[in-house]
Amino acid sequence: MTALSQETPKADSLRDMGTGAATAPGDIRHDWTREEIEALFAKPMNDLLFEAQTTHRRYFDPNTVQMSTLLSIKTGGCPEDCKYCSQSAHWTGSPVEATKLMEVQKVLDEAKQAKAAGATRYCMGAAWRNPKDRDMDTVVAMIEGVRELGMETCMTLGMLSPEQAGQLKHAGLDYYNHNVDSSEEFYKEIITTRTYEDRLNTLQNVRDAGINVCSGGIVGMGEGRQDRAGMLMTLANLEKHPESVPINMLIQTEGTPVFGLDELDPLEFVRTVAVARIMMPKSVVRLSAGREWMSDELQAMCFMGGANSIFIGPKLLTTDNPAQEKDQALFDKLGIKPMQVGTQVGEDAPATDPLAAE
Ligand code: SAM
Ligand code: DTB
Ligand code: SF4
Repeated sequence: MTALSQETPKADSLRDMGTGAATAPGDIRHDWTREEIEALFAKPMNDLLFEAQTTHRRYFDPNTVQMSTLLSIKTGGCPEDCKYCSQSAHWTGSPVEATKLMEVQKVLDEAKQAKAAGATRYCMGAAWRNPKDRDMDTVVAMIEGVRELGMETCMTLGMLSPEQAGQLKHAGLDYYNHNVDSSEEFYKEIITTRTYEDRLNTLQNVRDAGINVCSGGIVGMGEGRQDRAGMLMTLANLEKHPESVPINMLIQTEGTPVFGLDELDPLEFVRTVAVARIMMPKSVVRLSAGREWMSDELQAMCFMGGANSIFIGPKLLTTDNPAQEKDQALFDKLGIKPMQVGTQVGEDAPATDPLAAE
Protein backbone atom coordinates (compact mmCIF):
# COMPACT_ATOMS: atom_id res chain seq x y z
CA MET A 1 0.00 0.00 0.00
CA THR A 2 1.44 3.35 -0.94
CA ALA A 3 0.98 6.49 1.08
CA LEU A 4 -1.74 8.92 0.08
CA SER A 5 -0.77 11.32 -2.66
CA GLN A 6 0.07 14.67 -1.14
CA GLU A 7 0.59 16.48 -4.41
CA THR A 8 -2.48 15.86 -6.54
CA PRO A 9 -1.91 18.37 -9.34
CA LYS A 10 -5.53 18.85 -10.43
CA ALA A 11 -7.74 21.29 -8.56
CA ASP A 12 -11.53 20.93 -8.56
CA SER A 13 -11.97 24.52 -9.57
CA LEU A 14 -10.57 27.15 -11.87
CA ARG A 15 -6.98 27.89 -11.03
CA ASP A 16 -4.57 30.57 -12.02
CA MET A 17 -2.52 28.44 -14.40
CA GLY A 18 -1.22 31.49 -16.22
CA THR A 19 -4.71 31.99 -17.59
CA GLY A 20 -5.58 34.79 -15.22
CA ALA A 21 -8.42 32.72 -13.73
CA ALA A 22 -8.32 33.23 -9.96
CA THR A 23 -9.75 30.98 -7.28
CA ALA A 24 -12.54 32.20 -5.07
CA PRO A 25 -12.79 31.59 -1.30
CA GLY A 26 -14.28 28.13 -0.83
CA ASP A 27 -13.16 26.58 -4.10
CA ILE A 28 -11.89 23.08 -3.39
CA ARG A 29 -8.19 22.61 -4.08
CA HIS A 30 -5.60 19.90 -3.48
CA ASP A 31 -2.51 21.66 -4.77
CA TRP A 32 -1.62 24.10 -2.02
CA THR A 33 1.98 25.27 -1.91
CA ARG A 34 3.89 26.13 1.24
CA GLU A 35 4.32 29.71 0.06
CA GLU A 36 0.57 30.20 -0.37
CA ILE A 37 -0.14 28.73 3.06
CA GLU A 38 2.50 30.81 4.79
CA ALA A 39 1.07 33.88 3.03
CA LEU A 40 -2.35 33.04 4.51
CA PHE A 41 -0.81 32.75 7.98
CA ALA A 42 0.88 36.14 7.50
CA LYS A 43 -2.31 38.03 6.55
CA PRO A 44 -3.61 40.79 8.82
CA MET A 45 -5.96 39.06 11.29
CA ASN A 46 -9.09 40.86 10.06
CA ASP A 47 -8.40 39.88 6.45
CA LEU A 48 -7.69 36.29 7.45
CA LEU A 49 -10.90 36.00 9.51
CA PHE A 50 -12.94 37.63 6.73
CA GLU A 51 -11.67 35.10 4.19
CA ALA A 52 -12.28 32.22 6.61
CA GLN A 53 -15.85 33.46 7.32
CA THR A 54 -16.56 33.93 3.61
CA THR A 55 -15.36 30.39 2.96
CA HIS A 56 -17.30 28.99 5.93
CA ARG A 57 -20.59 30.61 4.90
CA ARG A 58 -20.36 29.13 1.44
CA TYR A 59 -21.01 25.64 2.80
CA PHE A 60 -22.21 25.85 6.40
CA ASP A 61 -24.67 27.63 8.60
CA PRO A 62 -22.14 29.78 10.54
CA ASN A 63 -24.11 29.53 13.79
CA THR A 64 -24.16 25.76 14.15
CA VAL A 65 -21.49 23.61 15.75
CA GLN A 66 -21.16 19.82 15.62
CA MET A 67 -20.91 18.26 19.09
CA SER A 68 -19.10 15.03 19.90
CA THR A 69 -18.25 13.34 23.19
CA LEU A 70 -15.06 11.38 23.82
CA LEU A 71 -14.44 8.31 25.93
CA SER A 72 -11.16 6.55 26.61
CA ILE A 73 -12.07 2.88 26.22
CA LYS A 74 -8.49 1.76 26.98
CA THR A 75 -6.24 4.15 28.85
CA GLY A 76 -2.45 4.35 29.21
CA GLY A 77 0.35 1.82 28.86
CA CYS A 78 0.81 2.67 25.16
CA PRO A 79 4.02 1.37 23.52
CA GLU A 80 4.36 4.48 21.29
CA ASP A 81 6.63 7.36 22.33
CA CYS A 82 4.53 10.41 21.34
CA LYS A 83 6.19 13.19 23.35
CA TYR A 84 2.91 15.01 23.99
CA CYS A 85 0.98 12.04 25.31
CA SER A 86 0.36 11.23 28.96
CA GLN A 87 -0.70 7.70 27.93
CA SER A 88 2.67 6.62 26.59
CA ALA A 89 4.37 3.94 28.74
CA HIS A 90 7.68 5.69 27.96
CA TRP A 91 6.95 8.65 30.28
CA THR A 92 7.05 7.05 33.69
CA GLY A 93 6.48 10.43 35.38
CA SER A 94 2.99 10.76 33.86
CA PRO A 95 0.16 10.43 36.40
CA VAL A 96 -2.05 8.41 34.01
CA GLU A 97 -2.61 4.82 35.08
CA ALA A 98 -3.06 2.03 32.58
CA THR A 99 -6.41 0.24 32.38
CA LYS A 100 -7.80 -2.70 30.44
CA LEU A 101 -10.22 -2.37 27.52
CA MET A 102 -13.62 -1.37 28.95
CA GLU A 103 -16.61 -3.69 28.93
CA VAL A 104 -19.09 -3.01 26.14
CA GLN A 105 -22.04 -2.36 28.48
CA LYS A 106 -20.10 0.28 30.45
CA VAL A 107 -19.27 2.08 27.22
CA LEU A 108 -22.93 2.03 26.17
CA ASP A 109 -24.02 3.40 29.56
CA GLU A 110 -21.60 6.32 29.11
CA ALA A 111 -22.77 6.86 25.54
CA LYS A 112 -26.40 7.12 26.69
CA GLN A 113 -25.42 9.91 29.08
CA ALA A 114 -23.53 11.73 26.33
CA LYS A 115 -26.59 11.53 24.07
CA ALA A 116 -28.78 12.94 26.83
CA ALA A 117 -26.32 15.82 27.20
CA GLY A 118 -26.66 16.69 23.49
CA ALA A 119 -23.81 14.87 21.74
CA THR A 120 -24.63 13.53 18.28
CA ARG A 121 -21.38 11.63 17.81
CA TYR A 122 -19.61 9.31 20.22
CA CYS A 123 -15.84 9.01 19.84
CA MET A 124 -14.03 6.10 21.46
CA GLY A 125 -10.25 6.19 21.86
CA ALA A 126 -7.73 3.52 22.82
CA ALA A 127 -4.09 3.94 23.82
CA TRP A 128 -2.86 1.41 21.30
CA ARG A 129 -0.23 1.37 18.57
CA ASN A 130 -2.83 -0.71 16.69
CA PRO A 131 -5.74 -2.92 17.71
CA LYS A 132 -4.94 -6.59 18.20
CA ASP A 133 -7.17 -8.92 16.23
CA ARG A 134 -8.45 -10.41 19.51
CA ASP A 135 -9.87 -6.96 20.46
CA MET A 136 -11.81 -6.47 17.25
CA ASP A 137 -15.00 -8.29 18.35
CA THR A 138 -15.25 -6.01 21.40
CA VAL A 139 -14.78 -2.77 19.47
CA VAL A 140 -17.24 -3.98 16.82
CA ALA A 141 -19.82 -4.59 19.59
CA MET A 142 -19.21 -1.06 20.89
CA ILE A 143 -19.80 0.45 17.43
CA GLU A 144 -22.99 -1.56 16.93
CA GLY A 145 -24.29 -0.66 20.39
CA VAL A 146 -23.64 3.08 20.03
CA ARG A 147 -25.28 3.10 16.60
CA GLU A 148 -28.35 1.43 18.10
CA LEU A 149 -28.57 4.38 20.49
CA GLY A 150 -28.95 6.60 17.43
CA MET A 151 -25.56 8.30 17.57
CA GLU A 152 -22.83 8.61 14.99
CA THR A 153 -19.73 6.62 15.85
CA CYS A 154 -16.03 7.50 15.74
CA MET A 155 -13.04 5.48 16.85
CA THR A 156 -9.35 6.19 17.26
CA LEU A 157 -7.39 3.00 17.89
CA GLY A 158 -4.02 3.66 16.21
CA MET A 159 -2.82 2.04 13.00
CA LEU A 160 -5.30 -0.10 11.05
CA SER A 161 -4.69 -2.78 8.43
CA PRO A 162 -7.01 -2.78 5.40
CA GLU A 163 -8.79 -5.81 6.88
CA GLN A 164 -9.38 -4.11 10.24
CA ALA A 165 -10.65 -0.98 8.50
CA GLY A 166 -13.06 -3.22 6.56
CA GLN A 167 -14.29 -4.84 9.79
CA LEU A 168 -14.98 -1.44 11.37
CA LYS A 169 -16.82 -0.27 8.26
CA HIS A 170 -18.90 -3.44 8.27
CA ALA A 171 -19.83 -2.77 11.92
CA GLY A 172 -21.14 0.64 10.81
CA LEU A 173 -18.32 2.96 11.94
CA ASP A 174 -18.96 6.48 10.65
CA TYR A 175 -15.59 8.18 11.34
CA TYR A 176 -12.03 7.12 12.14
CA ASN A 177 -9.69 9.61 13.84
CA HIS A 178 -6.00 9.34 13.01
CA ASN A 179 -4.04 12.57 13.21
CA VAL A 180 -0.96 13.47 11.19
CA ASP A 181 -0.20 15.61 14.28
CA SER A 182 2.34 18.00 12.67
CA SER A 183 4.44 18.56 9.55
CA GLU A 184 6.40 15.63 8.14
CA GLU A 185 9.65 17.33 9.22
CA PHE A 186 8.60 18.05 12.82
CA TYR A 187 6.91 14.66 13.26
CA LYS A 188 10.33 12.99 13.65
CA GLU A 189 11.06 15.24 16.64
CA ILE A 190 7.85 14.16 18.37
CA ILE A 191 7.48 10.43 17.64
CA THR A 192 10.16 7.88 16.78
CA THR A 193 8.21 4.60 17.07
CA ARG A 194 6.32 5.06 13.80
CA THR A 195 6.69 7.14 10.65
CA TYR A 196 4.63 9.81 8.95
CA GLU A 197 4.13 7.34 6.11
CA ASP A 198 2.63 4.83 8.57
CA ARG A 199 0.07 7.49 9.49
CA LEU A 200 -0.75 8.23 5.84
CA ASN A 201 -1.07 4.52 5.06
CA THR A 202 -3.69 4.08 7.80
CA LEU A 203 -5.57 7.12 6.50
CA GLN A 204 -5.57 5.51 3.06
CA ASN A 205 -6.88 2.22 4.53
CA VAL A 206 -9.68 4.13 6.28
CA ARG A 207 -10.55 6.02 3.09
CA ASP A 208 -10.47 2.84 0.99
CA ALA A 209 -12.83 1.12 3.45
CA GLY A 210 -15.35 3.93 2.93
CA ILE A 211 -15.15 5.34 6.48
CA ASN A 212 -15.17 9.14 6.91
CA VAL A 213 -11.69 10.43 7.74
CA CYS A 214 -11.05 12.56 10.82
CA SER A 215 -7.47 13.85 10.76
CA GLY A 216 -5.75 16.92 12.15
CA GLY A 217 -3.01 17.62 14.62
CA ILE A 218 -1.62 19.41 17.65
CA VAL A 219 -0.14 22.87 17.92
CA GLY A 220 1.98 24.24 20.74
CA MET A 221 4.56 21.44 20.80
CA GLY A 222 7.46 23.78 20.02
CA GLU A 223 6.90 23.57 16.26
CA GLY A 224 7.32 26.60 14.02
CA ARG A 225 4.70 28.28 11.86
CA GLN A 226 6.23 26.44 8.89
CA ASP A 227 5.26 23.16 10.61
CA ARG A 228 1.70 24.28 11.23
CA ALA A 229 1.59 25.22 7.53
CA GLY A 230 3.17 21.88 6.57
CA MET A 231 0.62 19.93 8.61
CA LEU A 232 -2.29 21.71 6.89
CA MET A 233 -0.62 21.21 3.49
CA THR A 234 -0.47 17.44 4.08
CA LEU A 235 -4.15 17.34 5.04
CA ALA A 236 -5.45 19.63 2.29
CA ASN A 237 -3.41 17.97 -0.47
CA LEU A 238 -4.78 14.51 0.27
CA GLU A 239 -6.82 13.14 -2.63
CA LYS A 240 -9.92 13.97 -0.62
CA HIS A 241 -10.01 16.38 2.31
CA PRO A 242 -10.68 14.72 5.68
CA GLU A 243 -14.36 15.18 6.52
CA SER A 244 -13.30 16.26 10.00
CA VAL A 245 -10.15 18.20 10.95
CA PRO A 246 -9.40 18.45 14.70
CA ILE A 247 -7.00 21.21 15.72
CA ASN A 248 -5.77 20.41 19.24
CA MET A 249 -3.98 22.87 21.51
CA LEU A 250 -1.35 20.88 23.35
CA ILE A 251 -2.43 19.98 26.87
CA GLN A 252 0.78 19.77 28.83
CA THR A 253 0.96 16.87 31.27
CA GLU A 254 3.64 16.56 33.91
CA GLY A 255 6.12 13.80 33.10
CA THR A 256 5.85 14.17 29.31
CA PRO A 257 8.88 15.62 27.45
CA VAL A 258 6.89 18.66 26.26
CA PHE A 259 5.89 19.65 29.79
CA GLY A 260 7.02 23.20 30.59
CA LEU A 261 7.32 24.43 27.00
CA ASP A 262 6.32 28.05 26.38
CA GLU A 263 2.66 28.18 25.51
CA LEU A 264 1.68 29.02 21.94
CA ASP A 265 0.31 32.54 21.42
CA PRO A 266 -3.48 32.00 21.41
CA LEU A 267 -3.83 34.24 18.35
CA GLU A 268 -1.55 31.86 16.46
CA PHE A 269 -4.01 29.09 17.38
CA VAL A 270 -6.83 31.18 15.88
CA ARG A 271 -4.76 31.67 12.73
CA THR A 272 -4.21 27.90 12.43
CA VAL A 273 -7.97 27.27 12.68
CA ALA A 274 -8.74 29.98 10.10
CA VAL A 275 -6.13 28.72 7.62
CA ALA A 276 -7.50 25.16 8.03
CA ARG A 277 -11.01 26.49 7.25
CA ILE A 278 -9.80 28.31 4.12
CA MET A 279 -7.84 25.31 2.83
CA MET A 280 -10.51 22.67 3.58
CA PRO A 281 -13.77 24.56 3.00
CA LYS A 282 -16.25 21.68 3.27
CA SER A 283 -14.57 19.94 6.21
CA VAL A 284 -15.79 20.27 9.75
CA VAL A 285 -12.94 21.95 11.63
CA ARG A 286 -12.85 20.98 15.29
CA LEU A 287 -11.74 23.28 18.08
CA SER A 288 -10.51 20.18 19.86
CA ALA A 289 -8.29 19.74 22.95
CA GLY A 290 -7.50 22.68 25.22
CA ARG A 291 -10.86 24.48 25.54
CA GLU A 292 -10.78 24.08 29.32
CA TRP A 293 -7.96 26.62 29.40
CA MET A 294 -9.36 28.97 26.72
CA SER A 295 -11.29 32.16 27.41
CA ASP A 296 -14.75 32.70 25.93
CA GLU A 297 -13.20 35.36 23.72
CA LEU A 298 -10.57 33.01 22.33
CA GLN A 299 -13.15 30.32 21.59
CA ALA A 300 -15.39 32.95 19.94
CA MET A 301 -12.50 33.96 17.68
CA CYS A 302 -12.00 30.31 16.71
CA PHE A 303 -15.69 30.06 15.74
CA MET A 304 -15.29 33.29 13.72
CA GLY A 305 -12.29 31.67 12.06
CA GLY A 306 -14.48 28.78 10.92
CA ALA A 307 -14.27 26.19 13.68
CA ASN A 308 -17.59 24.33 13.73
CA SER A 309 -17.12 21.30 15.93
CA ILE A 310 -16.19 20.71 19.56
CA PHE A 311 -16.07 18.00 22.18
CA ILE A 312 -18.69 18.39 24.90
CA GLY A 313 -18.71 16.61 28.25
CA PRO A 314 -16.50 17.04 31.30
CA LYS A 315 -13.62 14.89 30.01
CA LEU A 316 -11.65 14.39 26.82
CA LEU A 317 -9.63 11.16 27.10
CA THR A 318 -7.69 11.73 30.32
CA THR A 319 -7.93 15.51 30.76
CA ASP A 320 -10.67 17.99 31.63
CA ASN A 321 -13.07 19.67 29.23
CA PRO A 322 -15.48 22.52 30.15
CA ALA A 323 -18.54 21.65 32.24
CA GLN A 324 -21.85 21.47 30.37
CA GLU A 325 -23.28 24.58 32.08
CA LYS A 326 -20.23 26.62 31.16
CA ASP A 327 -20.43 25.57 27.51
CA GLN A 328 -24.19 26.20 27.41
CA ALA A 329 -23.66 29.72 28.75
CA LEU A 330 -21.05 30.35 26.04
CA PHE A 331 -23.30 29.00 23.27
CA ASP A 332 -26.17 31.19 24.54
CA LYS A 333 -23.96 34.28 24.48
CA LEU A 334 -22.74 33.48 20.96
CA GLY A 335 -26.09 32.29 19.57
CA ILE A 336 -24.61 28.90 18.68
CA LYS A 337 -26.92 25.96 18.02
CA PRO A 338 -26.05 22.26 17.67
CA MET A 339 -25.43 21.09 14.11
CA GLN A 340 -27.87 18.44 12.93
CA VAL A 341 -26.49 15.06 11.89
CA GLY A 342 -26.11 14.85 8.14
CA THR A 343 -25.15 18.46 7.52
CA GLN A 344 -21.56 18.17 8.67
CA VAL A 345 -19.94 17.51 5.34
CA GLY A 346 -21.48 20.57 3.83
CA GLU A 347 -23.79 18.81 1.39
CA ASP A 348 -26.98 20.02 3.03
CA ALA A 349 -25.68 23.40 4.05
CA PRO A 350 -27.94 26.33 3.25
CA ALA A 351 -27.35 28.20 0.03
CA THR A 352 -25.74 31.23 1.61
CA ASP A 353 -22.95 31.49 -0.93
CA PRO A 354 -21.97 35.15 -0.56
CA LEU A 355 -20.16 34.96 -3.88
CA ALA A 356 -23.05 33.51 -5.85
CA ALA A 357 -24.54 36.90 -6.62
CA GLU A 358 -21.25 38.39 -7.79
N1 SAM B 1 -3.50 5.92 20.08
C1 SAM B 1 -4.24 6.45 19.01
C2 SAM B 1 -3.44 7.38 18.14
O1 SAM B 1 -2.45 7.92 18.59
O2 SAM B 1 -3.84 7.58 17.00
C3 SAM B 1 -5.51 7.15 19.43
C4 SAM B 1 -5.56 8.04 20.64
S1 SAM B 1 -4.53 9.51 20.59
C5 SAM B 1 -4.68 10.06 22.23
C6 SAM B 1 -5.47 10.63 19.58
C7 SAM B 1 -4.89 11.99 19.35
O3 SAM B 1 -5.06 12.79 20.50
C8 SAM B 1 -3.41 12.13 19.04
O4 SAM B 1 -3.11 11.86 17.70
C9 SAM B 1 -3.16 13.58 19.36
O5 SAM B 1 -3.34 14.38 18.21
C10 SAM B 1 -4.22 13.92 20.42
N2 SAM B 1 -3.59 14.16 21.72
C11 SAM B 1 -3.04 13.24 22.53
N3 SAM B 1 -2.54 13.80 23.64
C12 SAM B 1 -2.76 15.14 23.52
C13 SAM B 1 -2.46 16.25 24.35
N4 SAM B 1 -1.81 16.12 25.49
N5 SAM B 1 -2.84 17.48 23.93
C14 SAM B 1 -3.49 17.62 22.76
N6 SAM B 1 -3.81 16.59 21.94
C15 SAM B 1 -3.44 15.37 22.32
C1 DTB C 1 -8.20 14.44 18.66
O1 DTB C 1 -7.68 15.01 17.68
N1 DTB C 1 -8.26 14.95 19.88
C2 DTB C 1 -8.88 14.03 20.80
C3 DTB C 1 -9.34 12.90 19.86
N2 DTB C 1 -8.75 13.24 18.61
C4 DTB C 1 -9.15 11.52 20.21
C5 DTB C 1 -7.99 13.62 21.90
C6 DTB C 1 -7.51 14.78 22.74
C7 DTB C 1 -6.75 14.23 23.88
C8 DTB C 1 -6.36 15.27 24.85
C9 DTB C 1 -5.56 14.72 25.97
C10 DTB C 1 -6.30 13.78 26.89
O2 DTB C 1 -7.44 14.04 27.29
O3 DTB C 1 -5.70 12.78 27.25
FE1 SF4 D 1 -0.23 6.02 22.22
FE2 SF4 D 1 -1.89 7.50 20.77
FE3 SF4 D 1 -0.77 8.49 23.03
FE4 SF4 D 1 0.74 8.11 20.89
S1 SF4 D 1 -1.00 9.53 21.05
S2 SF4 D 1 1.25 7.50 22.99
S3 SF4 D 1 -0.19 6.29 20.01
S4 SF4 D 1 -2.23 6.83 22.88
